[in-house]
This record gives sequence, C-alpha cells and structure tokens, in this order.
Amino acid sequence: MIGHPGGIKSSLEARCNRILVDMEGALTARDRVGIQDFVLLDSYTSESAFLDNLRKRFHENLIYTYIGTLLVSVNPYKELGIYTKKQMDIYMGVNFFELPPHIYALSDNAYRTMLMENNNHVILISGESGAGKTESSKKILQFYAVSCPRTSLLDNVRDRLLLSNPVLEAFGNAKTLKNDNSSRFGKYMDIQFDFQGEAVGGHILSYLLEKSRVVHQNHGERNFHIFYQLVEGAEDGLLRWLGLERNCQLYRYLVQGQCAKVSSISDKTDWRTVRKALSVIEISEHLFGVIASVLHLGNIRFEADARGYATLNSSTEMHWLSKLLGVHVQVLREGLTHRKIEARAEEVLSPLTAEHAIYARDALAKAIYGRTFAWLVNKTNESLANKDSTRKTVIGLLDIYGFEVFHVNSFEQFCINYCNEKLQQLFIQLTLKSEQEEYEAEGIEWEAVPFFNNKIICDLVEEKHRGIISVLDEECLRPGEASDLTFLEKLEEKLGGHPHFVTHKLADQKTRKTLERGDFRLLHYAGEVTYCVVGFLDKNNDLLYKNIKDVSLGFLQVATQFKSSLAGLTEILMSKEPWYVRCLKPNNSKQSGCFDDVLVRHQVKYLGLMEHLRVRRAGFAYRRRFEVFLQRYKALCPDTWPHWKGKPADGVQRLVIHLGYRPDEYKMGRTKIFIRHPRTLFATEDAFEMCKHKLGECPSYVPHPP
Ligand code: AOV
Ligand code: MG
Repeated sequence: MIGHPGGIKSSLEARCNRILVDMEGALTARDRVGIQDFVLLDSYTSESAFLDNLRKRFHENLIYTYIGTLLVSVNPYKELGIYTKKQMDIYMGVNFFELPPHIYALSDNAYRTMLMENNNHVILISGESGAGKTESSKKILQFYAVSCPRTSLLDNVRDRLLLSNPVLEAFGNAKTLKNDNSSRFGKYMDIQFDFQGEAVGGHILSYLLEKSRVVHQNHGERNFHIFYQLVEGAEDGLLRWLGLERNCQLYRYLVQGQCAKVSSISDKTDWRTVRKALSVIEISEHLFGVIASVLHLGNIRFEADARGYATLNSSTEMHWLSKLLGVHVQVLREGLTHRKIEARAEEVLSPLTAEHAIYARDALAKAIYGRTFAWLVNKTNESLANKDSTRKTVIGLLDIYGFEVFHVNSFEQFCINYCNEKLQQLFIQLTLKSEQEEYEAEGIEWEAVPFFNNKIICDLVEEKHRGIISVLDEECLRPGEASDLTFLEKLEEKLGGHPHFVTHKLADQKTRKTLERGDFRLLHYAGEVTYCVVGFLDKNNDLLYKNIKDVSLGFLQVATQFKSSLAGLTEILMSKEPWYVRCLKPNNSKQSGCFDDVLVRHQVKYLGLMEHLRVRRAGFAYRRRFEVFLQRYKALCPDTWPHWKGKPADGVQRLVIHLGYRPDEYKMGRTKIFIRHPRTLFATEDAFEMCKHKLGECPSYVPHPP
C-alpha cells in the first residue's frame, strides 16, 4: 500500500471547496488569530509583522505556525488539550495545509513521505533551554506509537518506545534555573518502521551527560530527578534494603541547590511511572542499588590526620557502600584514601590528603553515575531492538540540551552551547545555503538572501590546532605545568584577534564591557556567554583519580570526544531528509499567557527565521529530478502514458501543462522540476491516487528513490 493507511480523505473538488471556505473564514478571523503560515504574510520582510502574527496566535492559544513546512512552536507553559487521541486521528493522513498547524501535521507528513518515498527522515528540534524541545519530541513519539497501524504482536515495542522517555528523563534530566525538567544530555532517537508503516523498533544515541551535577548543583537547581524520586517515592522495604531514609535533606548530593522540593514536580508520582517503565523495559531493581550507593558515597566524610592525610570514619556509609557495590570495606577504604603509583615495576599506595580524598570521592560518584547512565541507554536499546532483518525505514528525532546562559557558565555550558552552534550550522547548511546554491546550479533565477553564517564560531571552537578545544587539549597534556589560567593565556595568545572571542585584556576594545580575569567571552550566534575557566582542565580530563602523569597521548579528552561524536551525529542527520521544529520561549519566568516581545524577537533573529521565510517565500517548496517526477505521474497524461520516448524534461513539461499548472507555480531547472507551493503537488498526488483507484494499482508506479 502506498501513502497513509488512512487513505486520501478528500477528493480534489471537496478540497478546493474547503480551501475556498477556509480562505473566506480566514479573512474575517485573520485579524484575531493571525496567519497560519508566515509565507502568506503580506509584509513578510518585516520582523514586527512576524512578531505581531506570533503574538496574536499565542494569545489565542495557537502556539504553532508554519514557515512553509518548518514548524514554529511557542511554549504555552500550560496544558492546551490539543494532544488527544482525537486530535491525532484528525491529523492522520490529511495534507499539511488543510488543518491548523500542529506538530502532528508535521509528524504525519514526515511519516507519509517516508512511506511514499521509502527513505529515511529526521525531525530536528531546536530552541533555547525551556523552549519546549523535549515536550515536542515526546508528542511526536506519542503520535507514532499511538496512531500508526498496529498488529497486536508488537504492542510491547510501542509501549517500550513510549516508556523509554520517562526512564531516560528520570536519569538524564534535572531542574535548572531555566527549566524544571531540563535535559542534561543530548538525545537522538531512531524510530524504525516496517514496510506497512508500523513502528517496530528504536535506537537511542546519547550525547555527553552533565555528570558534574551528581556532586554539585548551583543554588536553585537539583541533582538528576531519579535521586529525589527514589528517596520520596520508593516503598519502605526498598528504602530499607538500600539503607536510605525518606528525607532528601540527609544527603549531601541532594541539597546543595537548596530546592529538593519543586512545586511543579511530583517525585512520588514520577517514581511510580519510572518504576513501571523500568519493569516493562526489563531493567532490574539492582539499578537502584547503584543509585543509592552514590548517595552514600556523597555522605562520606574525611578528616585530616596529624600529617594532613585523609582518614575515614563514616562506618555506616561504608557498610552500605560495601553491600550495594559488592566490594569489601577494606578495599573501599583503601581506594578512597590512597592512590596507586607505579614505581619501577611495583605499585605503591600513596596516601591522599583530605582535600584530594574529597576530590577522589566525587570523581568516583560521577564515574558510577555516568557509567550507569550509559548502561541504561544500552539496556533500553536492547529492549527496543528489532531482531527481524527486513529493511526498515526510520524517522530520527533530535532533542538536545538547548542554548543556555547562567550567571556563571562553565565547561558544561561551553559544550552545550557548542552543540547548539553545530545544530544551527546544520540548519544553515541544509536550508539557507544549499537551497540557494541549488537554485544557482539549476539555473533558476534567484536573488540571494544574505544571512549570518555561524561557521566562524564553530571553527573558533573546533578548528584543528588553533580552536578552543585544541588549545584545551594541549594544556591537558602538560600535567603539573598547565592550569586553567595558562589555558586562558594560550587562548588569548592564539585567538585574541578573533571577532567572536573576548577576554579580560581585550574586552574594552571589543564589547566595551568589563570581564573578570579568569573569564573569556564567546559571541555565540544566540548571544554572548561569559565562561569562567575554573575547572575546564579538570572536567576535560575527567579522570578517576589516578596519577595525572598517566595521561598519555592516546587518551581522548572529553571535549574532543564530544566534538567527534557531534561530527558523527551531523553525518547521521545529513543522510536523512530533514524536517524542522523551531521552539521559542515566550518569557523567562515560565509563565503562561506572557509574551515578552524583546525575548521572542531576539530568538526569531538568531534562529534565522526571517531569512528562512525570505528564502521560502521566494523559493520552491518541492523539487524532484525530471525522471523521478515523470515516472511517478506519467499515467496522468495521455502523451506520457504508458511510455515517454523523448527527453524527460520535455515529458515533464507536457505533463504539467496537461495538469494545468500555472507558469508561476513551477520552474524547470537543468535536471529538476521546482514546484513553488506544496498545494500544487498535493493536488497532483490526489489526482494520481484517484487515477490509481480507477485503474486498479497503477502498473507503472515506481516509488521515488531516496
Ligand atoms: P527544552 O527541552 O526545550 O529545554 P521542555 O520541552 O522541557 O524544554 O519544556 C519546558 C517546560 O515547558 C515543560 O516542562 C512544560 O512545562 C512546558 N511546555 C513545553 N512545551 C509545552 C507544550 N507544548 N504544552 C504545554 N507545556 C509545554 V532544555 O531540555 O532545558 O534545553 O536543556
Ligand atoms: Mg529538553
């Protein structure tokens, strides 16, 4: 079967009528609810008109607006009742522009295109912290899991797909100052479909978890949700088994932010959801033993003996740690207060100072948590794996941590913001840049739309030998000599002249804003961020406490690993047909009904939405090689059916004239036909479906190759 199982719902005639009615209604409603596709905006080059339209719609609870096939979404900060099963049914199998914009419409469109063209797609969700990326990705996954066709056999796959979400959120999300449920890892998920369009499996890739949160949280922030869920929600028996008390205040790793309780979060209810999800995914309770061990570890205290060396008295914690980790108390004690040094062929134990012991304890806690998270992702993947080897097509979902700026920004924000630069670069590459290059290559008349290309910032961070990551790695390879401050000096030396890099010495000339001595500032695409260098070397090394001299040339530092995993991700994304959801944050106070013009305007600007609109408006929504287009639709014209002997371009020309395309609706390139508006293509597709129904399965049908 081709197309959505719901089939084509409206004949051409009914559709045209509907569009006419819509247009009439639209004229009266327009003042109130704005326009649902920015492409139709009269003054499409005006940022104010763009903003007016967004604001109007936002106040009418219409959070979605299109720019062609790109979906702009504004976080409503309240439940809108628009994600019901009924809504899913309404959007299933209906062409994009026939209903008000919705994330389901985009999901359905990607899905139907995947089935029709038998190729892979990816939905890229972007926006700053708290803008609604994770919520969007959940809605999309729910749409696929609930509304795609199903055979009873695979119900458990869909359940697992859905339930993988609360599990990974419990372990990978936390309350920050920006978002009560902030993703602290990057997530890319493939949903696999069989040839009938049934969701039959999935696979998750995770990116750089913010492990430092396990041992330290800033004021007003929390550790990962799972700790609080466990302490607040676990049954008495389980807590006893883990040696825990039902009181978050007792655990040092849970109280540094002084906000263990958050009004928008019910840890107890979430615990029940996670517990159930873990059992469906078949993950054993022993996992909680490891989580509890981190809490016990955090409560271990050291004192200094007369020589300043660490001594350890926390016998209760040691008892539980030993039990939960299955390691003898004596071994643990030794491991926490000493380190091994290789002297000639021997290993010698050298005592740690109290300060170093605390460092070693925290490093161990981070390592345990980090490995547990990686293990959890693996286990989830095993449970989502589809063992059948027939060909699957996939829809990928990318939900990363959004751009963030805090009062103090550290290595973690540097990585997160770099990741966002990469995603913006991909967006620019795929939309603004390649789109315009293609028009040029195809000889389509085109007036270039200028845009800010953030490649310069990506290079600043990642360029070999002179980018920030390279400089950081070099410093990490000079143990004993290098420090966070020498790293900063090297940056100044190598990057001082860069237009997007500012330090204390250079601040006055470039931004005229002062900067502390230990800081550097990057002028990111989304705004300025001042980073404090303290901890950069240490976090980049990410060592379990071992002799720092063990660091060898073969060792990949954190930022470099992240850089190469992002390069891998970019390749994955580039190999698929992209769809975009651009999420906007309406205000900084997480309030419903409040639309902060300055804040939204800033996001519209840096996300390049105006430029995207201009390219879309002047450009063409759809393009296909002549051969492919002709092969699919040739049955619609007596001249091209059953075979066209001439040049494909001439055949396509004959075909579209026969179909009544107006000259302004399409352009013939060198190798492809360009169609301005999707509506034209939908009408052609409908005609093709009707023709198929009349003739039985169309014998000439060949799907578009990927
Ligand atoms: P993020 O993923 O973009 O931030 P979220 O998707 O977690 O942001 O959204 C933040 C909060 O906004 C959610 O917890 C909801 O309360 C609310 N929200 C977002 N979208 C909707 C919606 N469509 N309907 C109702 N409420 C919504 V970060 O992960 O911090 O970058 O690292
Ligand atoms: Mg998120």
